[in-house]
Order: sequence, then structure tokens, then C-alpha cells
Amino acid sequence: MKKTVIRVLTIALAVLMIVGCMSGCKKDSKTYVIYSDNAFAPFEYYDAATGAYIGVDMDLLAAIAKDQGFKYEIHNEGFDASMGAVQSGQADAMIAGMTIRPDRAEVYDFSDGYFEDGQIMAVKADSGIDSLEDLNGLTVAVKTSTAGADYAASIADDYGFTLQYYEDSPTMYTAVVNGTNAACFEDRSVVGWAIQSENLDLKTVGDVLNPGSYGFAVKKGSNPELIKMFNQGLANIKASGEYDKILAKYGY
Ligand code: ASN
Repeated sequence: MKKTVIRVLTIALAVLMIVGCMSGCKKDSKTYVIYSDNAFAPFEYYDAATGAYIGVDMDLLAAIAKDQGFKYEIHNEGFDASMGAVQSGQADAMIAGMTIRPDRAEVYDFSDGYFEDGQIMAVKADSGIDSLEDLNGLTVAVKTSTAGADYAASIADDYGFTLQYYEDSPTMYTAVVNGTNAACFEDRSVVGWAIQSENLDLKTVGDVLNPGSYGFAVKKGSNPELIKMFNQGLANIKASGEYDKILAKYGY
């Protein structure tokens, strides 16, 4: 009798342990698929020396994941591709210097903002173009699905210019440098970095437009725990000084 009771208890305990492990292990082993831009220095860009993507977003994500104990794999596929991957469910999230905007918040849930920036117009240094009025009758380079493209599209008719779309920032800059297009609209810190670090024959014109915050994003209603962890991790690395260290590494 006693033996039977012990046997039953042992089996029950074993079953409990297996079931407990299954749910616990499942949670721990989730690897989030996170998409990002592919040529958006200093936020994400290919580092030939290490063969890896580096930048503010890459470092912040690594530090936050470490702090919160979640695993992820990063796919640097471009901005428009990242949006498509998140919306189709192929990716769990994206971090791509993505500006938080009310219209985007209808289809994405954003983390707290982690960096402030806005767009600016850039032209070939000796082009003589000094204002939006000078764009009349010309073509302007923009990057598909970006805040810069949306802004340019919103004023194109008023200023009489047409748009030409590119898939990444470097191709867009090249189109302006080689005279294919008269100007481009890009995030100030990104085009500023490119002009400085690559000695591009471009200059920025006018004021910073639409200042706003960059956020980490998931498809609306999905992965709420990931947004929570990102926010908590961001707060923790701000408190510990690691956030400041990461930004300082890229000149901020
Ligand atoms: N800052 C751009 C946007 O929010 C994103 C990018 O070009 N990576 O539209």
C-alpha cells in the first residue's frame, strides 16, 4: 500500500516537473526575430572590419536584451523591408531609426522614444539650391516608406518638384551627388554622419523638419511583452549610464 502511494506520488511529481519545464522552457527559449535598416549610419551599418552590423540601434538592442534576458536574431534588410516583415508577421519587431508618428501608431505599437531627430533637405554642395522654392521643376530623391519621403511627397505639388524613390540611403545620396536628382530629404543625424564620415559632396539646407523620437516597434497588438521589456531595459540602461556610453561611442 505504502509502496503504491510512493510510486503514485513519484510519477505525479515527474509529470509536474515535465509540464513545468515545458511551459518554463518554452518561454525562455523564444528567440525574437528583429528586422532593421541596412545602411543607416550611425544607427545600423555594416562594419567591414568585423563583418557585423554596428550602430546605436544595434548596441541599444544588445544592451536591452542582455538586461532583460531575451534572445533575438537580427536581420538587416532595409527600412521598407523591415516594415513589410513586421506587418506580415515574418518579424516580431523592428529597430531602424524609426520615427514614432500618430499614423504609424495605428498599425504599430511603439516603445518609448530612445533618440530625437527630424528630417532635413540635402543638396549637392555647389548646386546653388538654397530653399524649397529652388526645387521647382526638378526631381528629388527619397527613400521608400520613410518620414523624409512622406514629407517630400506632402510638399511636392506646392513646390513643383517630382519624386524618385530609392531603397536605401546611400543610393539616394549618390543620386544627388551625381546630379540625377536635385535634392534629398533624410534624417538630419544620418545625412550629417554620411557627409562627415564619407566626405560626401552634399550640404544640408534649411531647418530640421518634423522633429520627433525614434522608437522600437511591433505590429499593433503583437508581442506586448517585448515592448514592455524594451521599455524596462531602456530605463535600466539609462539609469546605469550604459545608454549614454553607447551614444557617446557614436559621437553624441
Ligand atoms: N527615420 C526613417 C523613418 O522613420 C527610417 C529610416 O530611414 N531607417 O521613416
